Amino acid sequence: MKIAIVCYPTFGGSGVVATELGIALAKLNHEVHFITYKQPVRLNLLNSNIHFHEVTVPTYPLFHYQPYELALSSKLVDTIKKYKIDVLHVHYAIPHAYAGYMAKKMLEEEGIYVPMVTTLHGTDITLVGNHPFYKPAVTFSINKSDIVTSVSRSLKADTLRLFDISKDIQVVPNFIDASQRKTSFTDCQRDLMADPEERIVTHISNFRAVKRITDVVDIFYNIQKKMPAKLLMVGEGPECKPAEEKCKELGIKDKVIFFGNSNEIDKILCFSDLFLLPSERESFGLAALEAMINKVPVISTNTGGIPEVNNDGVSGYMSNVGDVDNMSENAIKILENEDRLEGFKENAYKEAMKFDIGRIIPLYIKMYESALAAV
Ligand code: GMT
Repeated sequence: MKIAIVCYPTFGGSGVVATELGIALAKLNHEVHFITYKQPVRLNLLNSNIHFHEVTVPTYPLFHYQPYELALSSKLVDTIKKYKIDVLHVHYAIPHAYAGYMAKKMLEEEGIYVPMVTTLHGTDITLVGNHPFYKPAVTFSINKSDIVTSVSRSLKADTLRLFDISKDIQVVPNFIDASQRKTSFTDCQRDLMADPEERIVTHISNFRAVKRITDVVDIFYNIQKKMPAKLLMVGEGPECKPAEEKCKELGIKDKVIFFGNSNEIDKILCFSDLFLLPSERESFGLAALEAMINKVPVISTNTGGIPEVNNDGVSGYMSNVGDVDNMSENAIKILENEDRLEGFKENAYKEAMKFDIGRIIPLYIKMYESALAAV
């Protein structure tokens, strides 16, 4: 099949999932075309099965806002025609499903029919998409998609609750490619990060308010009162600076390392003992899954789709949003005992394997085939 994938190319989970999906499809000999404004960060391999088409938006002084949707739908029309694309798969409803639908309609005028699969990822539904200014367009483009998927049962329920949806929504969870994980690092250079007796606690995100970065710092503050520990903060976003300030105020600046965005997630997780994800909302929690496949237990909230990923008392623990004391207690409980920590690490890996890519990719392929058959 020839599949066009539209996604955000940045460090967010939706772009990561779209990119890993494309790479996996290409390995299975499908021809994959990424269409977005920048080469996706996890896409470092272009070959005869993986193509990248950049969407550029010419600027014009008359426009206060440059029309990305227009440029994207035009690029979709051109690419779909040129490469004879069979299926269009858009990740994140805003504005991708909207632009995809426009492209589909333009192509229909020329007698070309391309089914569109829309995957809902989270904030496109729970945070941004249901704003009254966007809601009618988001509802419309979800309902006009040929197939709609959501990354968790929780996100499906949220979508049906928040929007007037006439389409069936299929749950296809996010996935992880265990074979690609370098779990066999013999030397992950842990000693560059911490002393042997120190526990390493990690947080990875885009540092938006929804991630409750202050809670990450507070939980770590409680941990380091009980045992020698370091906190690794990976990612960039608006909450980075305030978090650095808070670490200074609390006098823990020397115990916290801010990495910025990194392409070495596996390496960082390789020397991590615990992952913190105290989010306000999380449709799935791909970062938690990435931690777990690297044998890192997860202390998280119990919001959204996280309970579908982090098994409470097995791969880590869950608490109510904002319950820093409970999350701190649970973190300390796991970290203070070597045997318990080892048990949680092994369990985290086993739980993550439930989302192995080998189980999930066939679901997408089946979906593409049925969308194609219905054309
Ligand atoms: O978490 C973010 O802010 C980024 C966002 C994205 O679109 O990249 O992540 C969402 O999609 C991920 C991949 O499906 C999920 O793992 C995240 O849980 C989800 N984020 C939220 O729901 C807040």
